[in-house]
Amino acid sequence: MDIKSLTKKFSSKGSLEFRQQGDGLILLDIQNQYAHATVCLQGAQLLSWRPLGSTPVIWLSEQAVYQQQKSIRGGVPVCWPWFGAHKDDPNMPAHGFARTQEWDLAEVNSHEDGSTDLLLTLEGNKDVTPLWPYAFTLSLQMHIGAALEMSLTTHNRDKQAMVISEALHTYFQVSDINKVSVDGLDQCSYLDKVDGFNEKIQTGPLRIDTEVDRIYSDTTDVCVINDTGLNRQIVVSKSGSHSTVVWNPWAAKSAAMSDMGEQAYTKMLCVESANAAANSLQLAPGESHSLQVCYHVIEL
Ligand code: TA6
Repeated sequence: MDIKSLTKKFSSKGSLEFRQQGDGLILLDIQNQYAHATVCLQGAQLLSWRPLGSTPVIWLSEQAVYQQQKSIRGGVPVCWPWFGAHKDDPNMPAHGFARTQEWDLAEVNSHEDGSTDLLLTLEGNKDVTPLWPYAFTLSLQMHIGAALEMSLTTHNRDKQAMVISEALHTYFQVSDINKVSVDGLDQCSYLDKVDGFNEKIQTGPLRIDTEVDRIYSDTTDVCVINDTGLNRQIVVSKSGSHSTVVWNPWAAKSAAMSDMGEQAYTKMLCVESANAAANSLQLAPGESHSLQVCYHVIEL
């Protein structure tokens, strides 16, 4: 649907407004009595969520590029149907293709309690998505309120089983990476991408003082991002997710990314709810699976 039809169908002045950014990407700004949020229809990528009275919770790069077929640096990219590099073919796009496709905005519901729900969908089959020659429906539900809830559902409409890996690759905004620790991963084993994917065990809270790129396996626990600079905690709860990925590129890699910038790594931390590596999922024909997250902020 083009921006004119979307505006006619869903917009409401002051609370739901569409605009275009960069290379024609369509963004929806939502303002309700709990929060401001922005969602890009390409990739069904939430770009911001700021509960009223709070500092933004989701980080978006100041150098983000808004281009067709390119994932935006920040927000919540949807990694699907594979997480990271493709397992057999290094020429396939990193983190799959869902994050660079145009999704359909199927529903917008403004509730009486003042919160807003969105439903975005992406359908494919061997003709539409040759990189993934299965018939599927992927949907992302968002609930924008005092908490942010997202549910990513994969429905296998094919006659054969499919194996997927996936993540909601959320970039959280922090005051200063040196003032941050993450609870909830103690004693979890992880694959350390910075050290050749060696398997290691986390001990105690995670502090970040170098490049960190880890897939924590077999964990369904809540993570808490403690930010002493902002005197707040971000609580990351999830279900249907057995991996947690933590990423901060640190100085050199941050500087090397043209859509990130030299100091950007000090202001962000990815804590991603995923099913990756050994926690990849097999879906039988007709089967569905949902990965759900809920983020809320505790001001201290
Ligand atoms: O989730 C961590 C990670 O897979 C890192 O290895 C990293 O490079 C990052 O995601 C960002 O990937 P992107 O393809 O968006 O540049």
